[in-house]
Amino acid sequence: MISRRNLFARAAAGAALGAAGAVNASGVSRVALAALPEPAQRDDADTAPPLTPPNGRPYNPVVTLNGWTLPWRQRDGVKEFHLVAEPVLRELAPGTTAHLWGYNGQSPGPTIEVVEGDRVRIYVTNKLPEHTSVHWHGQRLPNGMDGVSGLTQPAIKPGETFVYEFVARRPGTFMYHPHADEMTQMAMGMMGFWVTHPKARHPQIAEVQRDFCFLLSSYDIDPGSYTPRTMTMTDFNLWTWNSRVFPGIAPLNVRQGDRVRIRVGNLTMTNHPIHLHGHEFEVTGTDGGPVPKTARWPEVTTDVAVGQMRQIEFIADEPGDWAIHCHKSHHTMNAMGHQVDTLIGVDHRGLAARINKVIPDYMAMGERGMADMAEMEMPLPENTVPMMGGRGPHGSLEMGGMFSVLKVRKDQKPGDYGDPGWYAPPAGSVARPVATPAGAPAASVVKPAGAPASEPLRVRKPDGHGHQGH
Ligand SMILES: [Cu+2]
Repeated sequence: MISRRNLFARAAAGAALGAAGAVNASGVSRVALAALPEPAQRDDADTAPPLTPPNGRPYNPVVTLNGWTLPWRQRDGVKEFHLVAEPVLRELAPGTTAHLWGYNGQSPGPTIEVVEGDRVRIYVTNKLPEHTSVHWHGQRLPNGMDGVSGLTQPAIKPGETFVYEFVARRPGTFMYHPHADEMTQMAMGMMGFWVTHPKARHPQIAEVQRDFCFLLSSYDIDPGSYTPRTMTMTDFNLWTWNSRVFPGIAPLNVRQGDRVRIRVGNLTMTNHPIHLHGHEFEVTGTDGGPVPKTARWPEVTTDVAVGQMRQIEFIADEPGDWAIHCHKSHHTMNAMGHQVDTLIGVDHRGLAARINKVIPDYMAMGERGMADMAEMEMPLPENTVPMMGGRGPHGSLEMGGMFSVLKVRKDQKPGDYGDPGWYAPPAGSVARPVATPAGAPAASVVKPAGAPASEPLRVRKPDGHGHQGH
């Protein structure tokens, strides 16, 4: 855990970085280079409390799911940040850790939060084994600060520190990521969120009680291994929010009646339709800024295409534990192979017994669907999260990957957005089994009209006994 008090103490002290390597000085005052702000570090994947701004214009800070906001130093009227690009250990979910690249100890890097009109100075130290750069995705800024190595600046070599400086000109939702060997560096987890708050009341930007943000990223990590395959183009096996998979993704805890904003940025190789249960929302902002109120419409799913940011808003007026997830069903699964034959309806009896004579641990599965996988205590390779691992108050959720829970509670105490646990629904308000008349068929078989009576359709019932259709 980091201590915010310690971070500020360290930042305020303005300790010199020491011999961090060359500093690119163009466009930056000599005073600014006198000492670099000490880079804040974080070593766990908990959701840090929102960082209430200690100076500058006030704003309602965002909550970075399973992440944190980078503290800054106020110096000569400039907000100074220090990012360190470096190899990191990231816990994807309890029991599974990946060897990634990121910033300041984590992937994704810390969220940067500023206010419209702020002059921002960001030092970037490269501790990677190869060169890098940082592109400030979506920002209005001088061309030379855009972070495209080879085009707008030389790459930051290992050991070097560069400085970027610009004014955060428009409020909105942004990202940062390398624009140097992007394929490798983003496949390794290098990215971060950026939020610019409006400097005053804004006609298109509502004040909200809860403001969440996370990045969509994906990894291809073979079961039992630790480092992503960086050459993978589309067949990733871990679909993450802020480099976490369910059940490792924190819940979104809100109070009933709160106006809630959720900001999402997509740095994967495919689109993600983000779906919220129990509420309708509006897309109030995109990559280009706030959406005019007259151009908004209600939705329950919004697609976030590659390279896009979307911010959705709604009033959380329905109490409960509401699923929020990517609607691509393969994206709510953890490490799995896709070259598996469908076995639904195939009768395995006898086969497994014969194979067991040769391979004692062999299990036949999939003949009734894949839900068995979630319940099964199958031995997994080390460092491998179950394909569908999450458990809820009613059993297995059969979910992994890009899935979390919006927890709306009436009795969430003021100032406390801790996890309230599972929802306790009013009596009689939960779907339940009903009694069926004794002797009724558990499964019915519809025979096509005109099918010859001599060829009965054969079905297997879930209890494993053959059943003759008639
Ligand atoms: Cu998805």
